[in-house]
Amino acid sequence: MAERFERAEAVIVGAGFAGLYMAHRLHQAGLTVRGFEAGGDVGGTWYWNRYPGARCDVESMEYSYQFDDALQQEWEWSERYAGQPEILRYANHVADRFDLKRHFAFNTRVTAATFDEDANLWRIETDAGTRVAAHFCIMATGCLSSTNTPHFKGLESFRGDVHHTGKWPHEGVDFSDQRVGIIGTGSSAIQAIPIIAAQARHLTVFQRTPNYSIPARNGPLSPAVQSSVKAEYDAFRARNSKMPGALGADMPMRPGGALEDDAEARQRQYESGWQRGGFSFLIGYNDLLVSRESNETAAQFVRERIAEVVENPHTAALLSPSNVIGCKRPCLDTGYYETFNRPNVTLVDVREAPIEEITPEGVVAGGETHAVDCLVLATGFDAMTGTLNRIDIRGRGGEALKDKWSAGPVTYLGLAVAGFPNLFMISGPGSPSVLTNMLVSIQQHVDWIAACIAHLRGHGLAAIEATEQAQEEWVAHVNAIAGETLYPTCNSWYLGANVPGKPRVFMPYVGYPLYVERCDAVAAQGYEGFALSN
Ligand code: NA7
Repeated sequence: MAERFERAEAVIVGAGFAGLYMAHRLHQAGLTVRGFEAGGDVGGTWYWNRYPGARCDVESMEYSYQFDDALQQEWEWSERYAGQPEILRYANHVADRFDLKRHFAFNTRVTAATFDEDANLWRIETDAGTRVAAHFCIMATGCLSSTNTPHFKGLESFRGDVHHTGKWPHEGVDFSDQRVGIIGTGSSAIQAIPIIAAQARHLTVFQRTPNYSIPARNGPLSPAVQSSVKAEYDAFRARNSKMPGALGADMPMRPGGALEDDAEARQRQYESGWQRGGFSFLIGYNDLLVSRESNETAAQFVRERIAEVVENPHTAALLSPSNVIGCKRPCLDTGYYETFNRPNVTLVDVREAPIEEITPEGVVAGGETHAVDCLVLATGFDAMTGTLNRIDIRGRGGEALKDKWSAGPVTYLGLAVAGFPNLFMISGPGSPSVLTNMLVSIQQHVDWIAACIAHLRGHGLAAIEATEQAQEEWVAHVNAIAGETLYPTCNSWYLGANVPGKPRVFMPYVGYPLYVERCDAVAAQGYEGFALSN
């Protein structure tokens, strides 16, 4: 069997921001790298999510690589928050600048990765029939890369086009003169709805759970802001890396909790965050995700803004969330609530009366048919574990990762899994990942993995593997920290609660700075919690 496999020292799965930088680091270190990417080009989530209005919710001066000063000095962002096309151009710029595309085969999906214990090699197979055996296998598969399409009875009978926001046609979609239905009101929908509404004849929004949305206040990025950050980019990055989400250090923050201010001062603080726009609203006090009472003051502020903006009181009430704000990832918008004042937009509550079926004509909910010509599914992702579980990953003794994770993902540091030697995950479950600026977390993981591989090679070691005990302790620690917050109080995709049947486990690690300290300490202590062997 062995001779049918080509050889490389490392295989990287995915050519998003994680895979690209990993390929750069390993190539620089002198390893032969083979990369595979299911998409037709680089960019990962930004390659697929081309829906109207797709935009990053982290400010563009922060949402970029920091490993190369010349790169961060030369690249010019045009807006405060970069749109999908600009981020994709940036990914391509980086790939071309460091000549990274040569490491990847595109339009090639990895189907299986099997650890061959006798040879101490990972055997990787793809849907193109490629087979590569490699010492290291690195999963740079992204956190939001497998779309979630709920099972709607009759969906295949619908006579119009159906598009998922996470797999949007490259040529775009023309909604003019169409009656459009959109299912879901998460970040993707909240970005897309104002733009689709402006184009379509009619837009019907099917909402199961309302979300809090904060104005992004997006606009052109002034050259003055850009050059002041660039003048001290390293210090700017260092300040952000001390923040729980690795972002937003320069946003205006009060030193304490929300209830330490009186009602007037609190109102002023929320108002200034609201006017500034973006996540600053939610990090204005340090206890909004810990104290329910504090949280409610922020939630109430947003509900009052919704009631001010939305003219129809019934629609305003339907759009007003009751859960903890920030428990689901908060959305940033441009004109979202205002869109519901348009005469061509209808909000349908599918909480009380769920979608029963989809017919050739449209969507049936509450016994009523809502006729549409075209359907948009903004129904999110099988986040964090979905893509890994779709690959047949087998470790020692042929154990399947998806069996090991049947009750929820278990990892050590979100980087490795016991029983799966020399397999690394970038921004895996159990790491801060989606609770942070992803570009910062990605870089931290890639740097850690590159240093670990250099350590193994430098010491003539053949394998590194997380111990079951370290993994058990880590999983307990991740859960304990999440349990001290309000995150587990709602049905978010952080918990897998958006996918029917998915185990309810809080997947990301809360708190970037402590996490980094821990990763550094593990490495400094000779990879504590890992078994190293030759
Ligand atoms: P999200 O945030 O998971 O949103 C998905 C939406 O789809 C959400 O409103 C769901 O309602 C809704 N949904 C899912 N299944 C159904 C069914 N069966 N019926 C009705 N409505 C449904 O995904 P996004 O793509 O918007 O955003 C994902 C992340 O990307 C975001 O957090 C940013 O980090 C970027 P629910 O709330 O589950 O009731």
